[in-house]
Amino acid sequence: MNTSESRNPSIASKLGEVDPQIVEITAKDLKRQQDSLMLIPSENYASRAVMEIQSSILANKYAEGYPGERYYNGCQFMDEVESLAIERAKALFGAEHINVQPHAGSQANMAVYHALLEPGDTILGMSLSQGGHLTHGAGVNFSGNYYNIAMYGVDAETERIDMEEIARLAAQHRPKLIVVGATAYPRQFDFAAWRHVADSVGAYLLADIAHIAGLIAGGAHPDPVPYGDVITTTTHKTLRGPRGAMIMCKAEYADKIDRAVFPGLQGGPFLHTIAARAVAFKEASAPAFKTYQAQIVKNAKALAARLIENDFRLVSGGTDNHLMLIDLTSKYEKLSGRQAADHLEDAGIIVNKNTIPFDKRKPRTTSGLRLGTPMITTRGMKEDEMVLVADFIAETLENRQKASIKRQIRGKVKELCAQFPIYEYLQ
Ligand code: DSN
Repeated sequence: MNTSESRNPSIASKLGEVDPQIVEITAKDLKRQQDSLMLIPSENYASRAVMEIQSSILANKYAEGYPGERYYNGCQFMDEVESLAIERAKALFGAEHINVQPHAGSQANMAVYHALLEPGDTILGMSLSQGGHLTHGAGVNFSGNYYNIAMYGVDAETERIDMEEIARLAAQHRPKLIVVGATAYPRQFDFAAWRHVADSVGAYLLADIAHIAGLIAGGAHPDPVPYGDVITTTTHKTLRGPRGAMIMCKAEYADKIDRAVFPGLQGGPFLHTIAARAVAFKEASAPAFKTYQAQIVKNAKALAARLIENDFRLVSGGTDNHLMLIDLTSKYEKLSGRQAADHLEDAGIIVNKNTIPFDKRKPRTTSGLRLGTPMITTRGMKEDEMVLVADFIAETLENRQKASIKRQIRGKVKELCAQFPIYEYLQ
């Protein structure tokens, strides 16, 4: 692949003239994305259609407000774009009300808290070190600073969420809002059980489905919409859209949520990415999306099974969704997640270090690796390739001090990746 082939044709011709330097850097990352096994579970390859609309003239317009009630003139087509995105998201998820304006997942969660809580109110959320997200109450995040936080984690024995313990914590702390959702939890959520706990203490239930939104839309994970008062998600993970987020809620919270997003926290919406979300929702409503999401899960199970055959211990013993956590201590007591991720990068395998439940190491070091299958599934890999991927991981870590072996594996990774090109215009 050369530089001109590797440019997005919708932008490259002019950009190449104006800024060859930035084109060159982008081309290098495109090559990296093509030649590497990208296993970070929160990432994905957005479709070419999604990328094209993101670099369109829709980026030129201010449209503060909502369809039909803008603070700027000239918004009639912005209204059409945003209404279409909302309509398609509603058809996909079946929610009563949807706000597609949050710029990112953190802003979406912030808007929910701003809409439903007062500073100092209690939130029950999953601890970051056990699989939660920064915005679920981490001390270093606004959520941990402005709200009173009670934390849940997983059971020490099963490494799964124990709903009896959640009910006990809810009764003890009487939260005003409970967050169900995670960034590093390999099992499914029983949203009906969470609703039951929320009702038992009169709490709002927020389901943060950022990681699993695609699985839910594709029928590969239970649906939170009948149970959550509010549901937040990003649009760029398993959902395979552009970077961004949205909030779904029951009709009774619609005004509060909308006012919290704008004018509460944000100004002008990014209509070019809202249009790209609309495109992604259309893609996600096609039958092929169901097959794709089912394959993500099948691939994760196949990868997990082969890692176990290679003597790695996985947190909770496996996976039911798109991701898994390797507990490195079970095989290499002295190898941290940070070191292991760097060794794997030498071999062209991109994963991220992650704490495991009850980790003795710090978040910057960790004893675990978090791996997911959305990206390698997007490029067409199936169960047979998962066996190869797991073996590459095992071989790399076993030979981590041998640069020549890591180079050989790098070559094999590149060959495998060459069989699964990431974008059709690169072929
Ligand atoms: N940063 C994301 C992740 O990697 O899981 C969550 O927002």
